[in-house]
Amino acid sequence: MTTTHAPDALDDPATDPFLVAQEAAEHIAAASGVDRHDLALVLGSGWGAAADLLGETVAEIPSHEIPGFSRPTVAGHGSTTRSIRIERPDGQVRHALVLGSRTHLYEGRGVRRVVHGVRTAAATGAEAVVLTNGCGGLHPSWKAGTPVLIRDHLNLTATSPLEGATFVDLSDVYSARLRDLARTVDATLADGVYAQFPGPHYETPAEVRMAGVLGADLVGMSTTLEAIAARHCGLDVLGISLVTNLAAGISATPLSHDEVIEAGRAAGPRISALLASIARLV
Ligand code: 8IG
Repeated sequence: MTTTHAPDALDDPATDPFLVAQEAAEHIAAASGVDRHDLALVLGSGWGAAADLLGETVAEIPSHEIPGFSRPTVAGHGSTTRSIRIERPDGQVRHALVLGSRTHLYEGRGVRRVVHGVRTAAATGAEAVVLTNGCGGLHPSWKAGTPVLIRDHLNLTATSPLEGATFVDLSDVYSARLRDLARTVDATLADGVYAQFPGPHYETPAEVRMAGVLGADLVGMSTTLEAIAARHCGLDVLGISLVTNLAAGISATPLSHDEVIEAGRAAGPRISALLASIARLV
Protein backbone atom coordinates (compact mmCIF):
# COMPACT_ATOMS: atom_id res chain seq x y z
CA MET A 1 0.00 0.00 0.00
CA THR A 2 1.16 3.54 -0.77
CA THR A 3 1.85 5.44 2.43
CA THR A 4 -0.95 7.90 3.11
CA HIS A 5 1.71 10.65 3.16
CA ALA A 6 2.55 10.16 -0.53
CA PRO A 7 1.30 12.99 -2.77
CA ASP A 8 -0.86 10.64 -4.84
CA ALA A 9 -1.92 8.28 -2.07
CA LEU A 10 -5.56 8.84 -2.97
CA ASP A 11 -4.93 7.32 -6.41
CA ASP A 12 -4.03 3.95 -4.87
CA PRO A 13 -7.24 1.92 -4.43
CA ALA A 14 -5.64 0.28 -1.37
CA THR A 15 -5.41 3.63 0.44
CA ASP A 16 -8.24 4.46 2.82
CA PRO A 17 -9.33 7.97 1.74
CA PHE A 18 -10.63 8.69 5.24
CA LEU A 19 -7.13 8.15 6.67
CA VAL A 20 -5.78 10.74 4.20
CA ALA A 21 -8.59 13.10 5.29
CA GLN A 22 -7.58 12.51 8.92
CA GLU A 23 -3.97 13.42 8.09
CA ALA A 24 -5.15 16.50 6.21
CA ALA A 25 -7.13 17.55 9.30
CA GLU A 26 -4.05 17.06 11.50
CA HIS A 27 -1.99 19.21 9.10
CA ILE A 28 -4.64 21.95 9.25
CA ALA A 29 -4.79 21.82 13.05
CA ALA A 30 -0.98 22.08 13.30
CA ALA A 31 -0.70 24.87 10.72
CA SER A 32 -3.58 26.95 12.13
CA GLY A 33 -3.41 26.22 15.83
CA VAL A 34 -7.16 25.59 15.65
CA ASP A 35 -7.91 22.10 16.99
CA ARG A 36 -11.43 21.90 15.75
CA HIS A 37 -13.40 23.63 13.02
CA ASP A 38 -17.16 23.96 13.33
CA LEU A 39 -18.16 24.50 9.73
CA ALA A 40 -16.63 24.54 6.27
CA LEU A 41 -17.28 26.51 3.12
CA VAL A 42 -16.30 25.58 -0.41
CA LEU A 43 -16.04 28.69 -2.59
CA GLY A 44 -17.00 28.06 -6.22
CA SER A 45 -16.89 30.30 -9.28
CA GLY A 46 -17.92 33.83 -8.37
CA TRP A 47 -17.77 33.28 -4.60
CA GLY A 48 -14.05 33.83 -3.95
CA ALA A 49 -14.40 37.35 -2.53
CA ALA A 50 -16.45 35.97 0.38
CA ALA A 51 -13.34 34.71 2.17
CA ASP A 52 -12.36 38.27 3.14
CA LEU A 53 -15.80 39.10 4.56
CA LEU A 54 -16.42 36.03 6.68
CA GLY A 55 -14.37 37.05 9.67
CA GLU A 56 -10.80 37.23 10.90
CA THR A 57 -8.35 35.01 9.00
CA VAL A 58 -6.42 33.04 11.63
CA ALA A 59 -4.31 31.06 9.17
CA GLU A 60 -3.88 30.74 5.44
CA ILE A 61 -2.46 27.44 4.22
CA PRO A 62 -1.38 26.68 0.63
CA SER A 63 -3.84 23.92 -0.24
CA HIS A 64 -1.30 21.75 -2.08
CA GLU A 65 0.68 21.39 1.17
CA ILE A 66 -2.28 19.62 2.80
CA PRO A 67 -2.21 15.80 2.40
CA GLY A 68 -4.40 14.61 -0.48
CA PHE A 69 -4.99 18.06 -1.99
CA SER A 70 -3.99 18.49 -5.62
CA ARG A 71 -1.20 20.71 -6.90
CA PRO A 72 -2.49 23.67 -8.87
CA THR A 73 -2.78 22.79 -12.57
CA VAL A 74 -1.82 26.33 -13.66
CA ALA A 75 1.41 27.81 -12.25
CA GLY A 76 0.75 30.79 -10.00
CA HIS A 77 -2.88 29.83 -9.47
CA GLY A 78 -2.43 28.00 -6.21
CA SER A 79 -5.44 28.00 -3.96
CA THR A 80 -5.41 28.53 -0.23
CA THR A 81 -7.31 27.00 2.63
CA ARG A 82 -8.13 29.43 5.40
CA SER A 83 -9.08 29.08 9.00
CA ILE A 84 -11.44 31.93 9.79
CA ARG A 85 -12.76 33.03 13.16
CA ILE A 86 -16.41 34.00 12.92
CA GLU A 87 -18.27 35.87 15.62
CA ARG A 88 -21.94 35.05 15.68
CA PRO A 89 -24.55 37.72 16.44
CA ASP A 90 -25.03 36.09 19.87
CA GLY A 91 -21.31 36.57 20.62
CA GLN A 92 -20.36 32.90 20.24
CA VAL A 93 -17.19 32.18 18.28
CA ARG A 94 -17.10 29.67 15.41
CA HIS A 95 -14.11 28.43 13.44
CA ALA A 96 -14.72 28.05 9.72
CA LEU A 97 -12.54 26.14 7.29
CA VAL A 98 -12.70 27.91 3.94
CA LEU A 99 -11.63 25.94 0.89
CA GLY A 100 -10.70 28.45 -1.79
CA SER A 101 -11.21 26.13 -4.72
CA ARG A 102 -12.29 22.61 -5.59
CA THR A 103 -11.16 19.72 -7.75
CA HIS A 104 -13.72 19.07 -10.48
CA LEU A 105 -14.61 15.64 -11.84
CA TYR A 106 -13.65 16.80 -15.35
CA GLU A 107 -10.03 17.25 -14.23
CA GLY A 108 -9.78 13.47 -14.37
CA ARG A 109 -8.04 13.04 -11.01
CA GLY A 110 -10.70 10.73 -9.70
CA VAL A 111 -13.75 11.09 -7.48
CA ARG A 112 -11.72 10.75 -4.29
CA ARG A 113 -9.96 14.04 -5.08
CA VAL A 114 -13.30 15.69 -5.80
CA VAL A 115 -14.64 14.94 -2.32
CA HIS A 116 -11.40 15.08 -0.33
CA GLY A 117 -12.05 18.66 0.82
CA VAL A 118 -15.43 17.74 2.27
CA ARG A 119 -14.00 14.64 4.00
CA THR A 120 -11.18 16.75 5.39
CA ALA A 121 -13.71 19.28 6.69
CA ALA A 122 -15.56 16.48 8.47
CA ALA A 123 -12.28 15.21 9.94
CA THR A 124 -11.53 18.70 11.35
CA GLY A 125 -14.76 18.42 13.33
CA ALA A 126 -17.10 20.37 11.05
CA GLU A 127 -20.78 19.60 11.42
CA ALA A 128 -22.00 21.61 8.45
CA VAL A 129 -20.66 22.49 5.02
CA VAL A 130 -21.72 25.27 2.70
CA LEU A 131 -21.16 24.29 -0.93
CA THR A 132 -21.21 27.18 -3.40
CA ASN A 133 -20.90 27.13 -7.17
CA GLY A 134 -21.44 29.07 -10.35
CA CYS A 135 -23.91 27.49 -12.75
CA GLY A 136 -26.35 27.89 -15.61
CA GLY A 137 -30.00 28.69 -14.90
CA LEU A 138 -33.06 27.32 -16.70
CA HIS A 139 -35.46 30.10 -15.72
CA PRO A 140 -35.33 33.24 -17.86
CA SER A 141 -36.29 35.34 -14.81
CA TRP A 142 -33.06 34.30 -13.03
CA LYS A 143 -30.70 36.88 -14.48
CA ALA A 144 -26.93 36.44 -14.33
CA GLY A 145 -25.91 37.20 -10.75
CA THR A 146 -28.93 35.59 -9.04
CA PRO A 147 -28.11 33.39 -6.00
CA VAL A 148 -30.35 30.30 -5.66
CA LEU A 149 -30.59 27.83 -2.77
CA ILE A 150 -30.19 24.19 -3.82
CA ARG A 151 -33.24 22.19 -2.70
CA ASP A 152 -32.29 18.84 -4.24
CA HIS A 153 -30.06 17.47 -6.97
CA LEU A 154 -29.78 15.21 -9.99
CA ASN A 155 -26.41 13.48 -10.10
CA LEU A 156 -25.93 12.95 -13.85
CA THR A 157 -22.25 12.01 -13.56
CA ALA A 158 -22.89 8.25 -13.52
CA THR A 159 -20.57 7.90 -10.55
CA SER A 160 -20.56 8.10 -6.76
CA PRO A 161 -17.95 9.15 -4.21
CA LEU A 162 -18.90 6.14 -2.10
CA GLU A 163 -17.14 2.82 -2.61
CA GLY A 164 -18.45 -0.66 -1.95
CA ALA A 165 -21.73 -1.41 -0.23
CA THR A 166 -22.13 2.05 1.31
CA PHE A 167 -25.84 2.84 1.40
CA VAL A 168 -26.58 6.40 2.40
CA ASP A 169 -30.03 7.94 2.67
CA LEU A 170 -30.29 10.95 0.35
CA SER A 171 -33.88 11.97 1.04
CA ASP A 172 -32.75 15.19 2.77
CA VAL A 173 -29.33 16.05 1.28
CA TYR A 174 -29.76 19.83 1.44
CA SER A 175 -30.84 20.71 4.96
CA ALA A 176 -34.26 22.38 5.16
CA ARG A 177 -33.14 23.93 8.46
CA LEU A 178 -30.12 25.61 6.82
CA ARG A 179 -32.24 26.79 3.88
CA ASP A 180 -34.69 28.39 6.33
CA LEU A 181 -31.77 29.98 8.10
CA ALA A 182 -30.46 31.43 4.81
CA ARG A 183 -33.91 32.90 4.21
CA THR A 184 -33.76 34.76 7.50
CA VAL A 185 -30.92 36.74 5.85
CA ASP A 186 -32.70 37.15 2.50
CA ALA A 187 -36.36 36.11 2.38
CA THR A 188 -36.44 36.50 -1.42
CA LEU A 189 -33.94 33.68 -2.09
CA ALA A 190 -35.35 31.26 -4.67
CA ASP A 191 -34.60 27.53 -4.53
CA GLY A 192 -34.14 24.90 -7.17
CA VAL A 193 -32.91 21.48 -8.24
CA TYR A 194 -29.26 21.39 -9.37
CA ALA A 195 -28.19 18.91 -12.04
CA GLN A 196 -24.51 18.02 -12.18
CA PHE A 197 -23.20 17.15 -15.64
CA PRO A 198 -19.66 15.76 -16.00
CA GLY A 199 -18.46 18.65 -18.25
CA PRO A 200 -16.10 20.25 -19.08
CA HIS A 201 -18.19 21.22 -22.11
CA TYR A 202 -21.43 23.06 -21.50
CA GLU A 203 -24.72 21.39 -22.43
CA THR A 204 -26.41 21.43 -25.79
CA PRO A 205 -29.83 23.11 -25.88
CA ALA A 206 -31.37 19.60 -26.13
CA GLU A 207 -29.53 18.49 -23.00
CA VAL A 208 -30.73 21.59 -21.15
CA ARG A 209 -34.34 20.80 -22.23
CA MET A 210 -33.79 17.21 -21.04
CA ALA A 211 -32.54 18.43 -17.67
CA GLY A 212 -35.63 20.64 -17.39
CA VAL A 213 -37.95 17.72 -18.16
CA LEU A 214 -36.15 15.71 -15.46
CA GLY A 215 -36.82 18.46 -12.93
CA ALA A 216 -33.64 20.55 -12.99
CA ASP A 217 -33.62 24.31 -12.50
CA LEU A 218 -29.84 24.70 -12.51
CA VAL A 219 -27.02 22.98 -14.45
CA GLY A 220 -23.40 22.79 -13.36
CA MET A 221 -20.30 20.64 -13.04
CA SER A 222 -19.81 20.28 -9.29
CA THR A 223 -21.48 19.99 -5.89
CA THR A 224 -23.59 16.80 -6.04
CA LEU A 225 -20.70 14.37 -5.44
CA GLU A 226 -19.43 16.58 -2.60
CA ALA A 227 -22.93 16.75 -1.10
CA ILE A 228 -23.24 12.94 -1.19
CA ALA A 229 -19.84 12.54 0.49
CA ALA A 230 -20.82 15.16 3.07
CA ARG A 231 -24.04 13.32 3.98
CA HIS A 232 -22.08 10.09 4.29
CA CYS A 233 -19.83 11.90 6.83
CA GLY A 234 -22.91 13.14 8.70
CA LEU A 235 -22.53 16.81 7.72
CA ASP A 236 -25.51 19.12 7.24
CA VAL A 237 -25.31 20.64 3.76
CA LEU A 238 -26.28 24.08 2.54
CA GLY A 239 -25.92 24.48 -1.23
CA ILE A 240 -26.01 27.90 -2.89
CA SER A 241 -25.64 28.41 -6.62
CA LEU A 242 -24.83 31.63 -8.37
CA VAL A 243 -26.55 31.71 -11.74
CA THR A 244 -23.83 33.21 -13.92
CA ASN A 245 -25.51 32.49 -17.25
CA LEU A 246 -28.73 31.24 -18.72
CA ALA A 247 -28.22 27.60 -19.72
CA ALA A 248 -27.65 26.88 -23.42
CA GLY A 249 -30.72 27.50 -25.58
CA ILE A 250 -32.62 29.36 -22.85
CA SER A 251 -31.35 32.69 -24.12
CA ALA A 252 -30.55 33.61 -27.72
CA THR A 253 -26.84 34.23 -27.08
CA PRO A 254 -24.26 31.38 -26.93
CA LEU A 255 -22.32 30.81 -23.69
CA SER A 256 -18.95 32.45 -23.32
CA HIS A 257 -16.57 31.60 -20.48
CA ASP A 258 -15.56 35.28 -20.30
CA GLU A 259 -19.18 36.33 -19.72
CA VAL A 260 -19.52 33.69 -17.03
CA ILE A 261 -16.42 35.05 -15.27
CA GLU A 262 -17.65 38.64 -15.65
CA ALA A 263 -21.11 37.84 -14.21
CA GLY A 264 -19.42 36.22 -11.23
CA ARG A 265 -17.15 39.22 -10.76
CA ALA A 266 -20.04 41.69 -10.97
CA ALA A 267 -22.19 39.78 -8.46
CA GLY A 268 -19.20 39.00 -6.21
CA PRO A 269 -19.53 41.74 -3.56
CA ARG A 270 -23.29 41.23 -3.08
CA ILE A 271 -23.28 37.44 -2.86
CA SER A 272 -20.16 37.47 -0.70
CA ALA A 273 -21.92 39.68 1.81
CA LEU A 274 -24.92 37.34 1.68
CA LEU A 275 -22.70 34.31 2.31
CA ALA A 276 -20.90 36.03 5.18
CA SER A 277 -24.22 36.85 6.86
CA ILE A 278 -25.44 33.28 6.44
CA ALA A 279 -22.16 31.81 7.75
CA ARG A 280 -22.51 33.85 10.95
CA LEU A 281 -25.77 32.00 11.68
CA VAL A 282 -24.77 28.42 10.76
I1 8IG B 1 -20.47 29.06 -14.32
O1 8IG B 1 -24.36 26.59 -18.12
C1 8IG B 1 -21.40 27.58 -15.27
N1 8IG B 1 -21.08 26.32 -15.03
N2 8IG B 1 -22.86 22.44 -16.89
N3 8IG B 1 -23.62 24.54 -17.52
C2 8IG B 1 -22.79 23.76 -16.78
N4 8IG B 1 -21.90 24.26 -15.94
C3 8IG B 1 -21.86 25.59 -15.81
C4 8IG B 1 -22.66 26.45 -16.53
C5 8IG B 1 -23.61 25.90 -17.45
N5 8IG B 1 -22.36 27.71 -16.19
